[in-house]
Amino acid sequence: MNKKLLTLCLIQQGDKILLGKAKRGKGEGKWNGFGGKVEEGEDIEDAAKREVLEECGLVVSNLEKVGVLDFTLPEEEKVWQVHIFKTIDFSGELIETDEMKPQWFPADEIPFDSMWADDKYWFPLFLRGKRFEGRFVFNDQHIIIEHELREL
Ligand code: 6OG
Repeated sequence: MNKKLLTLCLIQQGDKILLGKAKRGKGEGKWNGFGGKVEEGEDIEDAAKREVLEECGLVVSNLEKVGVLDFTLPEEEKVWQVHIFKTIDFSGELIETDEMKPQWFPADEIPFDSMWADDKYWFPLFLRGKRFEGRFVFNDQHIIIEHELREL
């Protein structure tokens, strides 16, 4: 398959969402959910749980699949397919790691200006409990030049 599989997990507690500010990688400096690359042969949901643990110390369970988004980035040869999960079940101690600085945000104070540009489009669906799929094409300034988004 000519796609790179990634995960993104959004942890919710009441009306708050846990985001992390990325300390490295392509999204450095941006707030995002927790996630990363699915390893060869790894189950996607297992990868999502593993990445949350690695990036903020929490053990998550009962993940609900909420969306799949395809991203085309100019300098990447493969399309990035990001599988988005939501959960309200977590345990463990929330920690800052060398990858992410975590912080809870009220649902009406999501810092869209410091997030990937696609988040503005799909986060409102996520917050309303909807499922969705879509695709976004970015230019080299990380601006969206084309997109499709569909509620499921
Ligand atoms: P790196 O370690 O490669 O990040 N991710 C994206 N999330 C959003 N909201 N929009 C995008 O638009 C994204 N591209 C990647 C997937 C990997 C993490 O970032 C997510 C992984 O959780 C292009 O910097």
